[in-house]
Amino acid sequence: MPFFEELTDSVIQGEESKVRELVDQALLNKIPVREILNDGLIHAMNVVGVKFKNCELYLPDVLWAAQAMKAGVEMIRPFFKKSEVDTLANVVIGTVEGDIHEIGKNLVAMMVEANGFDVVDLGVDVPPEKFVQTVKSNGAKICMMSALLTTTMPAMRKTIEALKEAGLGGKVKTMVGGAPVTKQFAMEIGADGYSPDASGAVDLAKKLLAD
Ligand code: B1M
Repeated sequence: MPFFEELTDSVIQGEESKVRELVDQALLNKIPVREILNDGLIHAMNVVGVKFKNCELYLPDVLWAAQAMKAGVEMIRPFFKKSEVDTLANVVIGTVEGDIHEIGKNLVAMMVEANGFDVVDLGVDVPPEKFVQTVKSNGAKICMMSALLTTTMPAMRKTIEALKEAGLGGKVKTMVGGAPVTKQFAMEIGADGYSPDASGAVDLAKKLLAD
């Protein structure tokens, strides 16, 4: 079986040790980490999403697949380690309240950090007050929010409003992203920026900092 097909299959099957073995093999064979990430791990989770929607996979299957993907991401994380440049700015990131999806948010955090930002990752299910508190205590220049559920997208608006109410409106830029989030939605809720993916998030963060 071709390599990427095998890796995709192993993630879908939730075979964590097989995923580790294949990523290890890919690294030894000098396959670029971005290819391992995009064509293997992320692609596999997209397939899982479609199969889940079509009821070909159930929730526990999705959970196993997510764990297998996480194991693969952890192996390539050192290749995205922070570069030896000065810190560009402090940023805060989290998945918004009510939402426990973390894979996309973790990828954004990893890439932003690798590009010179100091990242405080608040994890998942983060209430607006927690974002506000951390932005304040860290003097963060950007507050990044991720949401994967249509039902948790309103929590982004709540968080942006809470930041404004706390007097942080002009001091911190807000960025949103996640599969159901669109540029239009970002504009509607008054976010400063939206990116559809992790590498776009890096460019956007740099742009927002320069504005
Ligand atoms: Co959930 N889930 N899930 N799930 N899950 C989705 C999101 C869903 C689309 C599946 C489906 O129906 N096809 C659906 C949402 C439907 C909707 O709202 N429209 C769904 C559902 C319904 C649910 C539950 C409600 C299921 C249930 O309980 N009945 C439940 C909700 C739990 C909760 O949050 N309260 C649930 C649970 C779970 C698991 C726990 C099993 C697991 C998460 C495990 C984990 O994260 N540790 C899970 C998973 C894995 C998925 C799918 C299959 C994959 C998500 C993922 O990790 N993708 C997902 C289907 C799908 O998205 N196609 C699905 C890979 C990841 C790399 O992509 O996160 O989109 P993504 O991130 C991308 C971009 O979006 C972007 O960059 C990333 C990389 O390029 N990005 C940003 C993300 N954040 C960003 C922030 C930015 C910028 C870019 O700036 C700040």
